[in-house]
Amino acid sequence: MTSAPNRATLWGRILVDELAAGGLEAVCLAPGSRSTPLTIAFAEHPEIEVFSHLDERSAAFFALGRARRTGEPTALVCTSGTAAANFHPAVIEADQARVPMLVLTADRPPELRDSGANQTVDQLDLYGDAVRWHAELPVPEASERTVRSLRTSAARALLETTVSEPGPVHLNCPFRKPLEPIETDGLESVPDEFSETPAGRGRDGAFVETRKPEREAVDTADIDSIRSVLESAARPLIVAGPADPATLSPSQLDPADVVAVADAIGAPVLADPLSNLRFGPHVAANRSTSDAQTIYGGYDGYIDELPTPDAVVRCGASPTSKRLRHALRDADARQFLLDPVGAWREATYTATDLVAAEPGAVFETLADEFADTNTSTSTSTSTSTSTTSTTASKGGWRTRFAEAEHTHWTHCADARTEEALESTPFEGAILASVFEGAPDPATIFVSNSMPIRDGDRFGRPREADLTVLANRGASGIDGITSSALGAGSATDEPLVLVTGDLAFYHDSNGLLALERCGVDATIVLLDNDGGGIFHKLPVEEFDPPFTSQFKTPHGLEFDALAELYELEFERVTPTEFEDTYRQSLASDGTQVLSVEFDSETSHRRREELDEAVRDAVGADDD
Ligand code: TPP
Repeated sequence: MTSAPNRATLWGRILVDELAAGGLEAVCLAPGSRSTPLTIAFAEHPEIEVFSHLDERSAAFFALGRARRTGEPTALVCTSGTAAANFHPAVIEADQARVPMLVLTADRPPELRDSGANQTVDQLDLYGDAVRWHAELPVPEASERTVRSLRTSAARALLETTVSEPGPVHLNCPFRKPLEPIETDGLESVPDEFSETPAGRGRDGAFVETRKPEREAVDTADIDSIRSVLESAARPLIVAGPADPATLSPSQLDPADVVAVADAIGAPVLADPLSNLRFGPHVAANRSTSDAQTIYGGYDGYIDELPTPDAVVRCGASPTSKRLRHALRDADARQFLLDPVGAWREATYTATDLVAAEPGAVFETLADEFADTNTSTSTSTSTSTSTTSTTASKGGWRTRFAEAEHTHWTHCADARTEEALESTPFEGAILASVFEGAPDPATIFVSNSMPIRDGDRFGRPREADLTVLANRGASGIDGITSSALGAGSATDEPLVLVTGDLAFYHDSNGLLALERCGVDATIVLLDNDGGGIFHKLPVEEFDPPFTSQFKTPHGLEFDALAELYELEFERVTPTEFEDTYRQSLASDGTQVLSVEFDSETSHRRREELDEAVRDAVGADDD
């Protein structure tokens, strides 16, 4: 299998064989000459799915989106020079959002560097500390020890993408010519016998078997401390921020455990749309106890009108809702941050305890303990006082959230009637409809910056299994389309992308992947002709330069772009949106549903709604 006509080919084949043996399933390739040995080896490999891209920046975001959806590393290959630099934005997002990725950059051999050789840049530490591990592979040679090192590096690189804090890994891969699989004699040849050596042959399966630690049991002292704080709290709260890709799987963080804990202690669960807890079958619990439901999604509209919590357990990254972050900052509460690698992800610095443990393991252990306590209490004839708290014993704490939530959603529904939308259209209504009308299951990718904020505020919790994703690690508006399509490539579920017009423009190259990579999507384009987000900022008052330099209206007609990529394009009004969205989801292919808004009107409507909800919740709470 590893016999090869020259050393570069040998290298490519061995590296790819070992990556496949280590479990790599997919790679994104971008064309170039220096990467030929890698590209040919990947393209020939029967077990690795290949996604071909023309543009490295889009390729990298596609790989990121796929790995974000699967939690498993996707590999990336490019040629030398600025091609490698185009991977950088996605590498940064992968770092900050804990997305596993394996970046393979082809390079000139050392003697051609810093010599004026064409297409040669310093690639050695190109991504700085954004990568978990980086290494330069040796220049290919058919020697026992060097080939062993290659095989071992492949295993190690894959392991490094997920073993502790998941993230990107970079292998720089120098090659000398010839790069194509042509027979050579002399220096670059591989003796026939080399394929019979232990290094040339490799081993059955992976050359180095790697094992990750099992999910560790949580320290009982941590559990005792969280439990006693929660039980004695009058106003306990669970806050689930954006999930790491690894915790999207119920085997890592089972929403049922979070619900069980919340119900046992009478805590509302404030679930970010990206937490994997706002949507799913576990939300059914909301129906059975309507006065004290468990999962809350409308808190961005009312959180600061309610009393502050006195105990908080937080998991995931920092919540999308700024208002929630500020409410937590202002709470005089014991706040536990649960983080699998013990990283600090709370920029107000008000949390009091950092627990380095898998959130899934903490909730599972707590849920088991509460279940045991309840069982022993209900079967016991003693008058033990060690029962878990109930909502009632918390002075209606959860009921207040339930009432506020009800007020929030009632106001939102009123703002979304046909009549209301005709007189005052606003972008939030579309986000509400996107989540409400999405099929079960579905994958929904939401762009920065207003779409995800509106999704946070107007995406009502549902029992449907919706996987909602966004690039919130570094919150760039680059690579959004590619990330969404990468996520879509990893699932048979219908894919919805909700994007702003600037984000759509930014990654218009990414649209090529629809056809090339065989992904279908419903693309909801919120076209407010520029950056609506800037209306939220004080700079709005400084015009000029507000309009020309911040909002940046461009007047682009995106139907021409759809024509270029042969996509169906439909302009819909806000009141037509729901019907057209339903039809698109029921049909094959990709449709772009473009809904035009005036960003200022949208913004003023958000403000009005905000005030109305806060007034109503504040009045209820007096
Ligand atoms: N450049 C990158 C790569 N990322 C960023 N986050 C920004 C610039 C700053 N930025 C944040 S949101 C935004 C900009 C320029 C405007 C986004 O506009 P659009 O996609 O139309 O969404 P809208 O705000 O109108 O909802």
